[in-house]
Amino acid sequence: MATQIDNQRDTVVERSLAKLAPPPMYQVVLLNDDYTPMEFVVAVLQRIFGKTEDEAARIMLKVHHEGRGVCGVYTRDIASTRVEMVRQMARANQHPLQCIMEPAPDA
Ligand code: TYC
Repeated sequence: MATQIDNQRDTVVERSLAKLAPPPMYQVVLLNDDYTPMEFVVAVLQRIFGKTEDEAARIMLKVHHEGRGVCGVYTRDIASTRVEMVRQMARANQHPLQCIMEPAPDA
């Protein structure tokens, strides 16, 4: 039957698209504030985002001067987990550090 053949072809096309399409990516962004110590932000970037001390200091200073800075680009679940880890580490140390995730601009 013609309808069945068309349905089968649609299914095959959808499956191959699902396999080829890269997942949507999200950037994790730190926001500046006036109270969180610089050393704490550097420690967050090293511990949670695997940055070297130099990389971490550079990102921290960018946030300090420009208001925000990207810590890394990840799939949705990994970005979400890292945002939660930052919030937890900030809360545990009573710092107002803010961290968000947003869709990464297309590469
Ligand atoms: N502005 C903070 C200070 O002067 C340092 C800081 C940097 C805070 C980055 C947050 O995401 C941040 N102590």
